[in-house]
Amino acid sequence: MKKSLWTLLLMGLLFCGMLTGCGDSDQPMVYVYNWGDYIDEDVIDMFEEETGIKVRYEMYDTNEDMYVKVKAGGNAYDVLIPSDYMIEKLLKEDMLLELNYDNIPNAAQTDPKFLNQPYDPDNKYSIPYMWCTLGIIYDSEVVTDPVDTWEVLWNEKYAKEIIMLDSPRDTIGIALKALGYSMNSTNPTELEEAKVKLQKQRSLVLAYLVDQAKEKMASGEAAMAITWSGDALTVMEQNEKLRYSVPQEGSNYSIDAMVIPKTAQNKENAEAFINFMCRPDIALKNTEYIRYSTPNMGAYELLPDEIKNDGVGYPDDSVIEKCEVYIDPGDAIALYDKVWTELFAD
Ligand code: N2P
Repeated sequence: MKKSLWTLLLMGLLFCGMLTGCGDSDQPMVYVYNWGDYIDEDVIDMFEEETGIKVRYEMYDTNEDMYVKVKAGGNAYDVLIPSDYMIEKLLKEDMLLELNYDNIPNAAQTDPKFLNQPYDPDNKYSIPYMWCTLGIIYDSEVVTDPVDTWEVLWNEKYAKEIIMLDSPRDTIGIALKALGYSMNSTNPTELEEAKVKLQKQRSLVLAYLVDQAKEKMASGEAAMAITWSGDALTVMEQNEKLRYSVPQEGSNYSIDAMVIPKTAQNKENAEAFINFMCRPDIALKNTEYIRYSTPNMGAYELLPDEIKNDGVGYPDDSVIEKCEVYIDPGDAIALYDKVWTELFAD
């Protein structure tokens, strides 16, 4: 009897440990929630070794997935890395903590051209991690038409060889852009037109994916996929027939930045992690591994010229000038949700 009571007590302790996520309450922790395939995992080991802080690391596919989970509040994440417009939304909803820059001296490495953006005007809450464009990766031997317009995604010649992004802002944004509208439209008529356009495309689409599109393009299973420039560079290394294009109508340009949500339990550890990510040698390791573009001046200087000049990761200003940064649509997000639901309704 005595023994089974002890067993129960022990099991109870183990269970509580599982719930809190750390068996040893003295172990300093940082709980990071980031995009999939968006860090060199050696960096996590290096951070743990250098600081003694244990990293619990989870991944999401889209800003929207991340938002739903953080809003639900079940997990006390310490660091998130959302995109610009999502940071704007988190701020509007008072979900972020102000950063203490005394704990993040390496933030001074950030190139000023990525600072003071409308989503967080004084960078009180966010420090840029990576930036990218949105475009089309394509197999240059299969796609014989010029990939300089989004319209190529509606060409029946490529039926069942087109991969769209399983991300409402991006896929709806592309349809809006193809129609000549802003990717930030909140006009119900324009969004309805975008829906009809995407419905027409559905039978041509092989799949709506996020990170899994990379394997399909690398193995030649699809002719084209919507992708971000960093992922495009990763896959282009695996299949030399692949090229990347940002259509001439313009596209999305985005900055993903590190923030601390109000639910954080380990704010100083979060700042230590952010500071580590901004250290030039670490920022260099990450950018070289994930192939997204770095806003860190120290890391950029250390990059080899062939990366700086490949035209994909660091395109001419003329490409960026045609791009729009997403803006949080506020309540009009309901229009985007409606398009997305109706697109897959039948
Ligand atoms: C990484 C996704 C990065 C998101 N797989 C680009 N904003």
